[in-house]
Amino acid sequence: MEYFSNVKRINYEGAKSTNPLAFKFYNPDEVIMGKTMKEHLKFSMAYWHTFTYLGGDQFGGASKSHHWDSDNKMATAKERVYAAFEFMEKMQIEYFCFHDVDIAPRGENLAETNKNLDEIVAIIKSEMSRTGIKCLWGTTNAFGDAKFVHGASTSCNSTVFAYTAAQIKKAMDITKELGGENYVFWGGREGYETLLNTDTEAELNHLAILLKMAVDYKKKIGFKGTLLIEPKPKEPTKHQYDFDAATVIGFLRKYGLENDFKLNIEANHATLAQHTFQHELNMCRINGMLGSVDANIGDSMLGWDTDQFPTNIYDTTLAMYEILQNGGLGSGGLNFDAKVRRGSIDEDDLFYAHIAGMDTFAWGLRVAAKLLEDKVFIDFIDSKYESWKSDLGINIENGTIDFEGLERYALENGVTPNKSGRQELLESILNQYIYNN
Ligand code: XLS
Ligand code: CA
Ligand code: CA
Repeated sequence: MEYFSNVKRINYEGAKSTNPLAFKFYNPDEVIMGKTMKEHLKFSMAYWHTFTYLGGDQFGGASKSHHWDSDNKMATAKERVYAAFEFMEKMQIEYFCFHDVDIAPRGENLAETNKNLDEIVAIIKSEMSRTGIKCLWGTTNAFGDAKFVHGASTSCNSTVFAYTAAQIKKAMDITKELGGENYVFWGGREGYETLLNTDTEAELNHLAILLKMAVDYKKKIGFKGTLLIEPKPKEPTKHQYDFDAATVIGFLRKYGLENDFKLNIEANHATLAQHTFQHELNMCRINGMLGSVDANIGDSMLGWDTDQFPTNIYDTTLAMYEILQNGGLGSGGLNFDAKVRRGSIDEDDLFYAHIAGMDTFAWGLRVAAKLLEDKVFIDFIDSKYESWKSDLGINIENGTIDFEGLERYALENGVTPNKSGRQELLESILNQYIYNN
């Protein structure tokens, strides 16, 4: 059965096209800096927002329906697979990401849930081999169910820790089975509301123990993908432990896990942490820990996770600027962890949303590549830091001068005048590259 019969395959038609169901900038096979656009961008569909979200918010339930949904949960899960693969094929999206609960319904108990998963995984596998579509990452939902009220691996209840581990074990098994290129840990309930009832030291130790077990299990089953941690500062808890990239990197180093994990950076989570998206990517890049990206956008006027489709060319340009400097994302990709608005109630809206996101990243890629080729900011930054190439700078960096030597230097030479940081000029050059590319 064809679920999106109104829409044919989305193709590249160029910037002048007025066809809303065509790419204006995403030209999958076009080569930029030695790689095709689709290799650079590795777009992925998020199973949850695109195929299970029905428009609900804190003030109201579903605002739309999917015509493959029925009262029979397993039948719905099966039809959802066919609808999802039809959608990805038509969108030319080559990857998907999923939580266990997105693909199969929870059963009465863990054994029944696992059986449901196995049944649906077999169907997904056959659709993957029919279409060539791949799994970017899998994860588990250890936050939605009531048992996670006090956390999952950070729960005060050790039986909840055990259940969390069992759920992750199964999600890692099926991610491996589907050839997933990564496995993600987002600590949905791993945080706290008040220190009046929380032992943060014990909770953080338990989180680290769980992650260490996941590393051991990965080795045991021969899972070749990358393990990723996704930071988020708040929501659902007031204070999430994996606050931002710097916090996660410090945590991994404290527990000796820094070589076993990379990070999955979500744009909206950067906004919630009051960082730019580029800042979070940069922190990962300079620490060799940039793994993958959840490509969305937040709303600067709202304090919560709106998960909108990315349509801001400045954000995507500067994100791709970091990603290119990182030499790409390796096993990672750009996952649209984004949902259409509550008022976007037609199924066609899913196509418009993904087209907008893919085109915005494609243009960002093009601009970022040109900025790097022309060394616009690189040359400026080099000259800004040129005093570090003097004998003084070299001695400081090599550790061959101490406080007394520096005092002698300062007494004899004083300070040379500073030069302008030229921020406004650089911002206007950035605009010029965005407009004229
Ligand atoms: C929620 C997170 C979540 C993770 C996967 O805010 O973005 O969707 O990406 O569990
Ligand atoms: Ca995310
Ligand atoms: Ca989010």
